[in-house]
Amino acid sequence: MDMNKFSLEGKVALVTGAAYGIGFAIAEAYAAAGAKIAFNCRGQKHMDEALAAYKEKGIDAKGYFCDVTDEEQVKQMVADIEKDLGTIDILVNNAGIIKRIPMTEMECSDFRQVIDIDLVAPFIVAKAVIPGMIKKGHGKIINICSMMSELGRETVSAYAAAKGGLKMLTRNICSEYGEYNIQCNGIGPGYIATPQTAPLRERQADGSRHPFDQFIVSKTPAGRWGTPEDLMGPAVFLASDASDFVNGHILYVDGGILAYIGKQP
Ligand code: NAP
Ligand code: GCO
Repeated sequence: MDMNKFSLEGKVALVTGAAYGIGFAIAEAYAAAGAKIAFNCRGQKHMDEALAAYKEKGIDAKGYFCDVTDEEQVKQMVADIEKDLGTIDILVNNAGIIKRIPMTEMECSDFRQVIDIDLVAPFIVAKAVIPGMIKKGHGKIINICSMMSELGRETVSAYAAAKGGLKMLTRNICSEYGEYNIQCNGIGPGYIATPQTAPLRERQADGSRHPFDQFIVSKTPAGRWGTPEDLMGPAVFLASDASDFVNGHILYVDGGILAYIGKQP
């Protein structure tokens, strides 16, 4: 086995929404594996903080202002990356939001915004990147799905619909572009400690743990929340030559939640 198959040396990777959180960890892992890093976010504050954080880790990441729901901005970002770094070899559709609102109380505009960012945007960015991958003769697309690609729960109707759709978009890109040596897979993180899930882990007024925090830990065989670092290895694997025959697969990195019915009362 040639372990260099796990190397990303010389590859150009775009990780969307990688100013912090899961995206930042994946970009950091890709840099450690030898890739050149491009990322986007929307605001100057997050851009400045992200560039400083990458620099502190010795990573010369290139940051681009881009709202991934805006097709013209995405096309411009991809053109700028190709000019600055070269054709994109690896795309991670990571940018995403969640809105936790009971469905019957959710405005249609809220539902649409989550679908726009979590499902339509991965379509827009993949559509912009695939032509270059076809020309280059290879490509890796990794869509950041979710437990909610498989399961529902109260208040996350838009998010579950989007992430369920993202699972099937992943399988369709696999089906439509596999013949061009493009592999499209998903990563389904479990419950990961990032700003997105901070409200679910907040200490209560009496200093006790959030009920949801206790619930998730009890439902996870690993007995803990995941960290962005838990996703680094799986993300490098799916971006590397080592996974060239893995296509249309959603790799759940969830500490075993999806396999576990829960502890007997
Ligand atoms: P996060 O900390 O909230 O970060 C989300 C990132 O997405 C931010 O960098 C944000 O950038 C960016 N973003 C949001 N909307 C955008 C837009 N329209 N255009 C460009 N960038 C945009 O979230 P996270 O926990 O790291 O999650 C990252 C991905 O993993 C998401 O797709 C999420 O659904 C998924 N996920 C998370 C978990 C978890 O437990 N944390 C589990 C499963 C899946 P700005 O600074 O511009 O807002
Ligand atoms: C929620 C959480 C989850 C996680 C993740 C789980 O409110 O249930 O935010 O949706 O973000 O998607 O895989």
